[in-house]
Amino acid sequence: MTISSRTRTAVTVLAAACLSATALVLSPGVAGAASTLGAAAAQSGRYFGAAISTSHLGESAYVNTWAAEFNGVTPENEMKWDTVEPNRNQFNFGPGDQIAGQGRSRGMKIRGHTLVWYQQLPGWVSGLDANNLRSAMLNHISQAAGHWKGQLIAWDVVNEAFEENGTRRQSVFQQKLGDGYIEDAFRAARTADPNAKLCYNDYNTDGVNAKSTGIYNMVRDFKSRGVPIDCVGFQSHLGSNSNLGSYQANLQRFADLGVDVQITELDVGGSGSGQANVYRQVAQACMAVSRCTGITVWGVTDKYSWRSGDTPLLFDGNYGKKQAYTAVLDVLNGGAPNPGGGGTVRAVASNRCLDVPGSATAAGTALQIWDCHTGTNQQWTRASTGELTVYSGDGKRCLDTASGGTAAGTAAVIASCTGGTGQKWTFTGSGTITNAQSGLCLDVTGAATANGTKVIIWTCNGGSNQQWAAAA
Ligand code: 9MR
Repeated sequence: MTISSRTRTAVTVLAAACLSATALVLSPGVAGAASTLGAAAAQSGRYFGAAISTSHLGESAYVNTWAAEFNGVTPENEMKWDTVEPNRNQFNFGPGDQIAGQGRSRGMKIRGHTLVWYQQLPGWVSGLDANNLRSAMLNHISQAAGHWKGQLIAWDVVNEAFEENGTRRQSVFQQKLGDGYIEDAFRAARTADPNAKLCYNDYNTDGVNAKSTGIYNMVRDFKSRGVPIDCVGFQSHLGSNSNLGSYQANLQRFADLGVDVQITELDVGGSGSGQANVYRQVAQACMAVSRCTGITVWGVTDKYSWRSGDTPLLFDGNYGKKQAYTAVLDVLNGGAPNPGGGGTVRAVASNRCLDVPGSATAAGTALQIWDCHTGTNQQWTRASTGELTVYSGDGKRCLDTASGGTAAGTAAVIASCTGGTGQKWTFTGSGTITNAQSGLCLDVTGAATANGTKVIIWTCNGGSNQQWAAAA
């Protein structure tokens, strides 16, 4: 990893002032790093979208945040059957048009959601006999997908048609039409809008499990028989404790069937570093799967989330960027978090905060500062204020270096934070650089620093020992 000369200059300037600093404001130090989610995702040809509701389009902060940060949109409810065709053959495209129009005028990628779903289904549909239900479904697809033909990158053609155990959900469609309704729907959608990617979309498919395997088997069957399916949507309604151990492998096994994968309704209940960590893992998984073409979060602000009590989105109720926001942005910017609080490991003479032996990390190596998380792979990141906060998870503290910056297994000297203004690290012993989730980590054991203590990461001032630095 290299850093730009601009960054290096900034670090040098800061280094001169480091001993009088009380708090260093940390900011991205990667040359060319994008400052919005959409722009960051676009660097790898992906989109980063948000579900949008017409109810809030009159609120300027809502619209401005959406427009500034995202390059994709999904109407949260406006293209669903109960809105689009509330009575048989009476179509109401207005709300969906409103969102599609705004998205289009901003050059956004628009996802259609959803053509066939057992919820938000008007009552008249459920009362139909099998023949009428089939023709009503095909007509609905033809009219809706036909209306937005050419405007959408993708349609969730069928939504949530599987049970948790991997069998077909016993919806009205299933009960009256049998398994075949799903492929009938995909064929009708292809006819109506040949250029939209046709997706199957579901939740609790966030790893290799019975449900995702049921869907996997259907997609494999569809591909083998030429049923037109192009992608699978993973809703990803998650929590801070979600186990994403097989999340990426699951995306990859679908991609290997020859379909795109998309994260379609991402939200993560929780807050702080726990929430940020799950967001980070999802973003990293998508970035690691070449056929993962984009991520959509299920709303802009916690204020209007369908799970408002869970504060699951990237912007808080006042449109402030959350820790999770920075985590995602960093991943989108590099496939791994950028060195937001990082700088350069350099030789220093004294006043070190965190001292790395000369052989541990080469001078000039760029660093990435991470969150510290519970669990075995704790990491640091900058707090939203730009400072770092000591976080105590299972009693360990750590500072994470950039992937490739320092070899795993390298011994490092670790110091504790003494507190007060201009806090410094003092030696407590040695630690070992270990593999973290996406990088390398300096683990600190012991309880030398209280949870919540602000830690200043100092710039360095040359000499034979190296020191961590914060870039401006
Ligand atoms: O966010 C949507 C909420 O406003 C609706 O009331 C709800 C109706 O069931 O649907 C929500 O969106 C769902 C999406 O369409 C499909 N996956 C689950 C989402 C959350 O329930």
